[in-house]
Amino acid sequence: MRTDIQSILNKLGIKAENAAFSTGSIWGGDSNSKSIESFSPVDGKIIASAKVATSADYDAVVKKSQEAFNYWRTIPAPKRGDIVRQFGDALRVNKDTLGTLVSYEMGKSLQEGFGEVQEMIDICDFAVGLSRQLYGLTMHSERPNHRMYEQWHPLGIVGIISAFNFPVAVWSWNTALALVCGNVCIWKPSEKTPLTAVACQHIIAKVFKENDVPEGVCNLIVGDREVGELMANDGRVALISATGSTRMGKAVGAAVGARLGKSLLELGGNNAIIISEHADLDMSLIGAVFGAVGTAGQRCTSTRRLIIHEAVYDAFAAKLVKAYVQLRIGDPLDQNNHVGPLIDKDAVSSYLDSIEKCKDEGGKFLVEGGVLEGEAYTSGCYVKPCIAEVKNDFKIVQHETFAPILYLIKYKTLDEAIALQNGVPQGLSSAIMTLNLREAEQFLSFQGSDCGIANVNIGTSGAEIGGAFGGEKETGGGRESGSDAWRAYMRRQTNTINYSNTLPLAQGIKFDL
Ligand code: UN1
Repeated sequence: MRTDIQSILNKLGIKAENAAFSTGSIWGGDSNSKSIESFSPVDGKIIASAKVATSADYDAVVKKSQEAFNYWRTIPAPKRGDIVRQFGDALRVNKDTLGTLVSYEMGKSLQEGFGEVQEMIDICDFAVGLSRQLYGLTMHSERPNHRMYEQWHPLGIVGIISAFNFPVAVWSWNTALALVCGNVCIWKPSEKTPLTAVACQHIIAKVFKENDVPEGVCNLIVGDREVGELMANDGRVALISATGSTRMGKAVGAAVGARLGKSLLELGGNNAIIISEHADLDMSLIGAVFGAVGTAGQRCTSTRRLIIHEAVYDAFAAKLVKAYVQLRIGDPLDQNNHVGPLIDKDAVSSYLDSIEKCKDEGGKFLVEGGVLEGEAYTSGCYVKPCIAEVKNDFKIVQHETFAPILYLIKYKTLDEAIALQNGVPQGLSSAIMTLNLREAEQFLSFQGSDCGIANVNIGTSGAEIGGAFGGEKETGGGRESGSDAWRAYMRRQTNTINYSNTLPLAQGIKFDL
C-alpha cells in the first residue's frame, strides 16, 4: 500500500517549509539550527524534516507564552471551553487525515490511528463540560461571621513532553484540560514523531486565529533532549507533564523537584492480566492478544505478563499459540493486518536483546520472535510477536521492553497471583479475568492490585479518557485526562473572609493590643 504523504499534508494545509518550531500560528526559529528527520517505520521513508529549536528559540517561545498567559487567563473558563469545543470540531473534520498520518508516522494500525484521534475528540468534549465545573469547596469557619472557601486558579505555562507511541492523544489530554483551566502550553513532542505534532499545531493554531486569540497560547517546540532539559529546569514553566520511560521521568522529576516545580509523570508500565480458573477463556484470549500485540506492544498499558492459573494454563497457552500463528503482520495502513512495525531500528535491537536476555535467564519460547525480512518489510522494523514461559523474578521480566514480547507465569492461589502481579517496580495497569465475584473483589480491594488502573474482564490497555489515567510506583504517580485530573493543572487557593466587626484569631488565641 502506497501512502501519499503529500496529499495528507495538503489536506492538513501543511507546507514543507513550515515543519519548524512554532509559537501560535507563526512558524519560525533559527533557520541555521539542525533538523531532525521523521522516519516512517511503515516503509522506511523519510517523510519530513523538522528544525530543532535552539535555546534562543526556546526562550522566545517562553516569553511569548508568558504574554499570552496574561491574556488567556482573563477569558472566562466557559469561553475557553468554547474554543476547545471548536478544536474538537476541527479534529472531527480532520479525523481520517490525522489518523492516517499517525498510522504512517508512528506505525500503529489505521484503526488505532483513528482511535487515537477519537480520544482527542473525547477529551475536548470532556474539557468543554469541565470548563463550567472547575469547582472549589466551601468550608465552615470556626470563627463567627467568617466565610471560608477555596478556588482554583491557572498555573501559567504547562510544559508537555510526550512520547512517540501516542504522538497526538496524550498531548491533547494535557492541552484540552490545561486550556480550559486558563493555562498556556508548550509542547515538546517525541523526536520520532514531529510531523503529527506539526499537523496538530496547524489545526489548533487555525482555531485560535479564527477566534482572534493572540499567538502563544499553544506552542510547539520540536527539539531533542536538550529542549526537554531546558523546560524541566525552567522556573517559568509551572508544570511539566511528561510521558515516557521511567528513566526519562526520573531525570525530569529530579530537575523539576530541585526547583520545587510541579510535575505530572506518566511513565513505564509492566502490566499483567491474571487469568483465573474461573475466567471466560475466549474473552480472555481477545483481551490478552490485543493487549500484547496491539500497537506492536508499544503502549504503556500493553499486556506484558499473563499470570495464569495452573488448572487452565495448558489450555490457555495452546489457545494463545494458535491465535499468534494467525496474526497478520505488515503495513498498518492495510486494515487486513493485525500488527504493524516497531517505531525504529533501535526498538528492534532492544526487542532482540530482550529475547536473548530472556533465553539466557531460562525463558522457554512457545512462539519464537524474529525480525521479518522481504519486500513487505523493507523498513526493517517489523517483528514477530512472541511468547515465553518465564519466572516473574527474571531481570528481563521486571523490565519494560516496548515490544510484543508476552511472558507467561503459572500460579496456584489468588494471593500468589496478586503478589506476582504486584511484584514489579511499575504500577500502571492490571486486570483479572474471572467470573467469580470473590476473586474480582479481592483483586480490586486494598489487598489486591497496587496499580493506578485495575480492570475486571477487560484487558490492560484501551483505557477511556473519562477516568484518571496513570499509575503508581515507578509509573510516576501522575494522573491525566478524566475524573478530577484537572486539579493538577491549577493552583488551589484557600480564602477566608471576615465580615464581622472584630478580628477573632483562629484556635481561640487572644492577642489584645
Ligand atoms: C500510553 O500508552 O501512553 O489505555 C497511553 C490505553 C490508551 C492510552 C495509552 N487509552 O491504551
